[in-house]
Amino acid sequence: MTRPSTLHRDDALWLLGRMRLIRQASERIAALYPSDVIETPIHLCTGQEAVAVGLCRHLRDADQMFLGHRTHGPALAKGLPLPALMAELFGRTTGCSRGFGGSMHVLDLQHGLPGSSAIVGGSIALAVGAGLAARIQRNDSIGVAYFGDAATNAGVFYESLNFAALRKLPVLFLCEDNGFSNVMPKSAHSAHDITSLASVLMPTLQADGTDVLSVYERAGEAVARVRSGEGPVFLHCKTKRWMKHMSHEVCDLPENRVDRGRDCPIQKLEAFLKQSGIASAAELAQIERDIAAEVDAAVAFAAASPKPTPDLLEV
Ligand SMILES: Cc1ncc(C[n+]2csc(CCOP(=O)(O)OP(=O)(O)O)c2C)c(N)n1
Repeated sequence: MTRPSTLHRDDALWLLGRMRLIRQASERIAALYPSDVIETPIHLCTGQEAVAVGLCRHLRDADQMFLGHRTHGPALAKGLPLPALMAELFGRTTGCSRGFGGSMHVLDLQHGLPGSSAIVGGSIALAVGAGLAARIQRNDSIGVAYFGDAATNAGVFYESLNFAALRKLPVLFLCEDNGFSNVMPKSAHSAHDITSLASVLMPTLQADGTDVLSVYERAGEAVARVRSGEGPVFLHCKTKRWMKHMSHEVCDLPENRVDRGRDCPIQKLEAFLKQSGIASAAELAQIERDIAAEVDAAVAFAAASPKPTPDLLEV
């Protein structure tokens, strides 16, 4: 790992803390899932944490980020409080969508999460709308479209990139490429090379999506360019999906080769922090314990919250 020149200790500890929050929450969700307390399908992002976290260190609450179906990691990275996510998964009124949305419909207007879509590619155009709104309102917020590799096959992907490029809108297109569409590897679902396709319309950058410092550095450059008014930028992050597509179980597809040591963004960052003297082993252990307590508290909050009643649907 290489230390980006802009990375301070606060940034490094934030990156680790958010990745650990996502990982430890995902592991708890996976452990709870067979008991049926979670009332929604789940798409976990275990192993993919670096992409959302490296990006979101550069975003502000006013930046509007639109998600697909794999929401938990990017939503927590952007600032959604864990109790609100956990309660949503439990189908409780204290959830971020009042218990009516579930895992794929995550909202938090205060933290710039206006919506997510279960339709693959379904929210890409909305980020372009947010960029257009920022332009019309003359503010320096940006729209962020956060999507997977399979979404680049959708017609709306081209339309969105084309319009954003034509109008030079402040939009960041972030492709979290885990190489699979459900059980289908990219070679079976896509005839194009993602970066080459996007580069026809706008500047493209690439980051190693298993290395949070690589994403942090590239996303910093991408966000700064978009915010400066240069027009849209496409950031392509290749990563690895550790779990089955929509499940609490580990992915066992033979084509999906994951080395849980070498490919783990958390282990990589922790080793770097210790080697470079940024944090001690004791500090890292304390972060893990603090987050375990946060996850316990979020689960307790969700379990103690009321279930929605039909009258709430009328509000
Ligand atoms: C338009 C549409 N087609 C198919 C589906 C079924 N589906 C749900 S998730 C998924 C795979 C999406 O893969 P990708 O966009 O790469 O995201 P990932 O799941 O890998 O994060 C598919 C095909 C859908 N939800 N919407």
